[in-house]
Amino acid sequence: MSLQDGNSPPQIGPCPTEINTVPSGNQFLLQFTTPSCTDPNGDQVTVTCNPAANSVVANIPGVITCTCTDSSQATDSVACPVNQPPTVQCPPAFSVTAPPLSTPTTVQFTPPQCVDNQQANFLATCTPSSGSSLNAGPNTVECTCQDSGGLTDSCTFIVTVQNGNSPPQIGPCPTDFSTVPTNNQFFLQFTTPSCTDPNGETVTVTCNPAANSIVANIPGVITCTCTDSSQTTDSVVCPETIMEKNPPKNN
Ligand SMILES: [Ca+2]
Ligand SMILES: [Ca+2]
Ligand SMILES: [Ca+2]
Repeated sequence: MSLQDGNSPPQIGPCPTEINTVPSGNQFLLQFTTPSCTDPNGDQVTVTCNPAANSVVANIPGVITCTCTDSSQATDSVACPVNQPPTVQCPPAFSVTAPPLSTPTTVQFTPPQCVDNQQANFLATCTPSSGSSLNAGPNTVECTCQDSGGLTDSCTFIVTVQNGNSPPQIGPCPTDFSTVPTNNQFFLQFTTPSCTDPNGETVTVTCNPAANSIVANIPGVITCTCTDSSQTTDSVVCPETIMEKNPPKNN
């Protein structure tokens, strides 16, 4: 056996310092520099990586394995870990009810967890953050995870702030009651009370009996009710005594 018959295996170089995973549709383009390789006894060498540089893959591999083969079929390999992006899943949409007339209001939530194959789980950074003052209505919160390699994932969820309702406030009883006799009945005349709503809802006021209605008998009381668009009510009961101050007109 002579010295030149002995083959020395090739020696593959280190892993690439940077492996980029470029999103390409639903897949990823792998960008990296294939490691170098030398052969101590001068054999020709070929280096192949699995997956190969510049290939498009459905899923980012955890490891890229590169193998150098010399012309005597001796090999050397290196396994190169690939950083994978973190993943984050946002909580479902939720609503909070602010106290009446106090929006924007402070809203607390727990940021979602970032799950990453290369490092311990960590919390996402959300904008606006928990504890922010949110306006009434739907607010979109975006949460982003960035791993130590700069890869990111993000998600959004909706926080809806509802204004607490304040009941409407009906005004005082009318002072202009009059009852006009008409064909054995009475035409009831008065000004329907006003009504306001502290939180600005649309209000409707109804009276029983209604103003300008014709009644068989003069009622003992007239009850007026104000209803806001949240269906909360305020009522005023206007007693007979008010009508007695305004006795029926004969003409
Ligand atoms: Ca060799
Ligand atoms: Ca990672
Ligand atoms: Ca209201």
